[in-house]
Amino acid sequence: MKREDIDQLLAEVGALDCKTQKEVEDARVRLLGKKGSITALFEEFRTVDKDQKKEFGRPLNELKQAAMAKIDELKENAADDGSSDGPKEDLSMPGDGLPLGSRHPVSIVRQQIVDIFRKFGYDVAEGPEIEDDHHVFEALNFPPNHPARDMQDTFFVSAGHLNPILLRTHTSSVQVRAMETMKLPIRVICPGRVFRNEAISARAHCIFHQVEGLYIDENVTFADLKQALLLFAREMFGPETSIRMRPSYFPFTEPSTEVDVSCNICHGKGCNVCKGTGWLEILGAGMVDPNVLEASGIDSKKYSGFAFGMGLERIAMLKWQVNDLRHYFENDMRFLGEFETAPEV
Ligand code: 2NL
Repeated sequence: MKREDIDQLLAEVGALDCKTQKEVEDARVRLLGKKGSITALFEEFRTVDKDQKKEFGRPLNELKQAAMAKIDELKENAADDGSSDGPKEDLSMPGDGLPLGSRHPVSIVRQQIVDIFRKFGYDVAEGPEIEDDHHVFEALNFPPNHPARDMQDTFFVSAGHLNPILLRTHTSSVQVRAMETMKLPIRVICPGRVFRNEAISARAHCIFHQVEGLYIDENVTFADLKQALLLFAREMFGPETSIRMRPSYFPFTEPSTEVDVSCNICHGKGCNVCKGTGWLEILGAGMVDPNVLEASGIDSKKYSGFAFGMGLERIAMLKWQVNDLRHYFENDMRFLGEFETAPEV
């Protein structure tokens, strides 16, 4: 081992100059790598006589320290030419958000209505969309020749026998199933999709959504119906809301009524949403016809009840002034994005 070899490498380290990260890495390998020149001197040092170790050990270690410090310094200053493997991005930056959808307006009003009646103590029930004549018409006091039972109004899956299979035209069928199976008293709310054979226009569609409600107990009166609907209207449309009832007719209720809420846009003054009347029709209701109770095995001498039904597309139209039913089914992103956005996850 010669002292000059150490001094020469020390001079080389001192003069070392690198422009890029790749040059720094090459210099490191040349000097300190497995086959590097400094590493080779350390190999040679192992064979040096014991009494000479002192002479070479110290400068050799100083050479190594100097080389490592120089390499670190060069690494720090060299231009990033993409040859280093580490990430160049700032990993502490927040990520790109995922594009989130939003809830459909019909789903928003359904959830609001269901939440209100759940608070009043109603259970939520769902049932089949493909039903039989018994649950959709027969048990609801529709006379045999009622026009709703006609192919003009109802989609039949199979006809021509005693109890045809069809697409339900209202969710009352779910309430009939509730009357057949649930223990009295019954408080139930039935949201769901219904089907009617109608030409599609701005005001009508062959598929739409309903929420129906049913309450059966001893001594249920029309006053109970009125109060339940008033409380519902105030929860749904605001505490200032009032309701009015107009006489109506349904085969399954007697007496029957159509219910309006005060227009919360003009507060009764009259505007184009309420067409100058100050009132908006939101639902139909009535006292369950005794024939309907008896058809499901409920004693109409002991029990009475009320029922109501509303169309969700219609309620959402009033709430957001949607002017054409067809928007609900077209899934145009510009329409769907107009309502409540989904919460951040
Ligand atoms: C409307 C009116 C209504 C009912 C639905 C009903 C159900 C049973 C018994 C009696 Cl099981 N009635 N439902 C009652 C009155 C009106 O719906 O305009 N719906 C969109």
